[in-house]
Amino acid sequence: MWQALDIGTWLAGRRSDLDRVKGPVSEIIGRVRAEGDAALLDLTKKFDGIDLAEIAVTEEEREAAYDEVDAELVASLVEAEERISRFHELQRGRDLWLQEVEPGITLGVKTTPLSRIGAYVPGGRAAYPSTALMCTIPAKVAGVAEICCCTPPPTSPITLVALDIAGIDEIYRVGGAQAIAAMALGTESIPRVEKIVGPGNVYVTAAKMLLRDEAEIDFPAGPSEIAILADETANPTFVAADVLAQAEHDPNSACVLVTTDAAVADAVGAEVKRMAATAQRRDIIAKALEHSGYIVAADLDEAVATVNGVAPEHLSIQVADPLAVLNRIRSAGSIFVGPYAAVACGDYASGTNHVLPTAGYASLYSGLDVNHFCRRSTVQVITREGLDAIGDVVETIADAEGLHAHAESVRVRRRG
Ligand code: HSO
Ligand code: ZN
Repeated sequence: MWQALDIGTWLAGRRSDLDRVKGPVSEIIGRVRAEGDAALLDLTKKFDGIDLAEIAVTEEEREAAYDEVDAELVASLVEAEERISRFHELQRGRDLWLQEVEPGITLGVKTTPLSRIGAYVPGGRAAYPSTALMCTIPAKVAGVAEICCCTPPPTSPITLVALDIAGIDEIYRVGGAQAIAAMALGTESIPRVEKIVGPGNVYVTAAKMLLRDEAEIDFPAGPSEIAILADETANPTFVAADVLAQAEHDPNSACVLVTTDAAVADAVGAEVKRMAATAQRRDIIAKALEHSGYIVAADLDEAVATVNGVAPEHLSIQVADPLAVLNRIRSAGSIFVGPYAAVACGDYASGTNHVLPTAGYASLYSGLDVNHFCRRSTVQVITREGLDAIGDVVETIADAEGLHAHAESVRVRRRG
């Protein structure tokens, strides 16, 4: 259950599930495309066992949800919302910047929020109010005008309260691949969106990948993972606590300890075993630990290279000089530096986003942030003086490419 790992085999195993479900997911997408709401109602009955009277959640339901949620939880969600908003506000660049790069040539970038996005918030047996906040707040901060949210029935009052705190009022009780299809293609009840974000099970992730021509997606976000980079100074109990916190997410979650010290691997293994025995979600943890374990690296260089190869969703750095190591990390969704930066802080309340690429996709994609919800247009303002400064270069290259109308479009202006 806590074993030496081969990274190549381990990574390959993280992605294999998606291909397995592409067939059934394509069928679901086809039905939503052909039948719209009727397919959503039928698939919800089939997969969630629920006869939906109404797909959209009403304002009264959102308000009534507060009666079912503990006041301390509401207060904590409000505080989390403030901290998440504060960090995402810091990511906002200028809506428009322009700079004169030489006389008569002014260049810049105009940033425009997307018009309408869809957030998928997992639900069903569990409620993830934190994910409701993480998916929607960056879109709000970016200035997206229309944000809709799909979450599977039975809709959790806690999720509804979190969405209300985030200022979201367009919520649909539909989950799984059918929810992603509805948002990407549009149905009678759910107008289509430009981009879909949010984590989900393997069906949700497969649907996002299959619908990439219809709507932009964030990235594949599957079962949670952590890599911990530890040297002989690491506290094995802290490391084991982070392992358990990740393992309790899902039987397919995975944890990898990369250490320069074999004794640390043993000590963490012993702590994991001890703490897992009494953990409330020990059955899920035990399954996740089957694909978790450690790698002993010869030195810090090798350890850093291994971590970059894993490209983990979460990386915890538990070494003597963690900031020096931070500089050398190239691929990781979210990085937690030092013994007190528990990953759970980023999951809930420090302010960073917990919607992150998994299964090695952190080498290709960045986690959810304000930029995901913006388009950028370059801008140029060129005067007659500026045109004269670059005109010869443009004309020469255009003529060389045989694109004489390009050259002429500049010449005609300079002649006048
Ligand atoms: N660790 C998960 C997020 C989460 N944790 C939600 C607790 N609730 C993926 O980053
Ligand atoms: Zn978590």
